[in-house]
Amino acid sequence: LSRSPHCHSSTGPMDDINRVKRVSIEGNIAVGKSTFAQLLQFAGQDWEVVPEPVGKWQSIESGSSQKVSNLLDMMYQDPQRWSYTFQTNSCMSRMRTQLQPPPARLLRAKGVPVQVFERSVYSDRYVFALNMFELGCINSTEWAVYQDWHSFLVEQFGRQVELEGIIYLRAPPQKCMERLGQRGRMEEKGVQLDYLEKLHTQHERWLIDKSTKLHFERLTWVPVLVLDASLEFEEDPKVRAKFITQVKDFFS
Ligand code: DGT
Repeated sequence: LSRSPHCHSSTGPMDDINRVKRVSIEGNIAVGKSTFAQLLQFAGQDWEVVPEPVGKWQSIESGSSQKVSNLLDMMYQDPQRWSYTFQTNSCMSRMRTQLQPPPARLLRAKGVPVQVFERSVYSDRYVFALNMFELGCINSTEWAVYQDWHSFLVEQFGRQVELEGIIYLRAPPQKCMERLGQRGRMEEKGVQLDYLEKLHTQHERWLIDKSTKLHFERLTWVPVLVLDASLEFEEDPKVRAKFITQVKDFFS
């Protein structure tokens, strides 16, 4: 699991960091990523979950006026105007998250320590930004600019933002729609099934059909664990136990 080509000693601090596997949880809106991530957190001391910073997108402090903008809401209200801005912000926060060093607790773990992210800089590009481009909410100039800085940053950070695995929580868009309705997040009240179907298709192309054209060759080889998230894993302890076993086997 060596991340650094310059690192040969088996006892140095870099080796400790390199021991940590980095994994992202991917899946449609409201499929249950956060719930699943919490499950993982409780299932083993060797796992650390780094949540998606949705809260930050909902309260952006702008300038000296102390005005707080809800960029998530702005993006849903006027996607043509705000999608590009949203993707710069979401990708930046995902980049920061993926660059966070693992906590000391993980480095001391006896088993295989795993750092789990909710989504990644890769779903930012190959699910959301691509979808917004295909919908015409990001124009071709914005898309070219996005891809240019995204490729540049990911290549610059290199191994630091690479993933060793992806957990794909897969569920029919209709199921996600039901869960989205149940949680009632204010900004999402206008979200239609059609939008979830499009995002589902993007996930499928990337993670199942492998037909998304990826800029990063290394990403093509990242192993994907597919879990049937149409099952009620929040309610059913048997499903939970099965998922945990699958995940543990996947990383062992
Ligand atoms: P979960 O735990 O599976 O229910 O996940 P959520 O729904 O809490 O979190 P998530 O990742 O699906 O996203 C929160 C909201 O932000 C949701 O309305 C979708 C939106 N969102 C997340 N990432 C992006 C993005 O990169 N682009 C756009 N346009 N929207 C995004």
